[in-house]
Amino acid sequence: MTSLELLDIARTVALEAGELIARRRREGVEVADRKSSSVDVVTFADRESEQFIQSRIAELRPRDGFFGEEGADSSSQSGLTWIVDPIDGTVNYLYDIPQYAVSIAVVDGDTNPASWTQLAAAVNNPVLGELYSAATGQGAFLGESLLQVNNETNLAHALVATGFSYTSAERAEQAAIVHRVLPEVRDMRRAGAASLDLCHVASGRLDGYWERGTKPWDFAAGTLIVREAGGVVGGLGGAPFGNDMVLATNAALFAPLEALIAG
Ligand code: LIP
Repeated sequence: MTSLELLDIARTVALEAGELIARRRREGVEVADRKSSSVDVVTFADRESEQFIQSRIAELRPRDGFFGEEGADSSSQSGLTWIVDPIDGTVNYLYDIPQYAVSIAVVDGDTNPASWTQLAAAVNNPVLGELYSAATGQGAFLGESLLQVNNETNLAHALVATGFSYTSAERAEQAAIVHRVLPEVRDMRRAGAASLDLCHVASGRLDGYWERGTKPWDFAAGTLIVREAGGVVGGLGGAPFGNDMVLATNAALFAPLEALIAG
């Protein structure tokens, strides 16, 4: 199956799951459980969305693997694996802040960003009706519009975003990075969903985004969309992006922003 055919599946299922979570949002949202801390919640809609996406992928690609935030984890017989965040921005979803998304990516290989080959991705914000997508070598799109990252070269004029952990100790460390970065840039944003932050870098709504501690389901789709929009994504000190660090921006700002973050 070509990457464009895989892209079609990612876009179709992201739209369907988007409708489901938007409907559940209108009906009222209930917390099902807490995960890494008392503020790291999972709602019944997160679980329902993941089950829905897994069943659709099993229908359309029965031999592929599946890896979801809410625990769905099946190994691959085909070599391909779908990496899914059924609701990215769950706290926004809980507070009815229209900044959450269904994030779906398919890779050749496993869930390790250092060894996987990204093939296709879709990120759907159902409230704004914004579907971001990309396939390797095919460009990145918002709807049918081709995306290109900004060409800002002056860090002092860069609008950047980041995110924070669900655990207080990690937030203290992340705050120290913000303390270093904020005086050196135009301004910062904290929107609450890594997949959408990455898509906003791809679409030029941001000049850069970084976050420490996110998981493959948070960044597997958005990082391909940034790269296909001409952006650069990496970790610190030449490392590939991953749980330690995801830094996404354009080629000119990567090194100065990395230096600030690394301190
Ligand atoms: C969220 C990420 C966000 C991060 C939050 C959380 P979730 O994912 O998208 O960037 O700052 O702490 O991890 O939990 O809403 O799927």
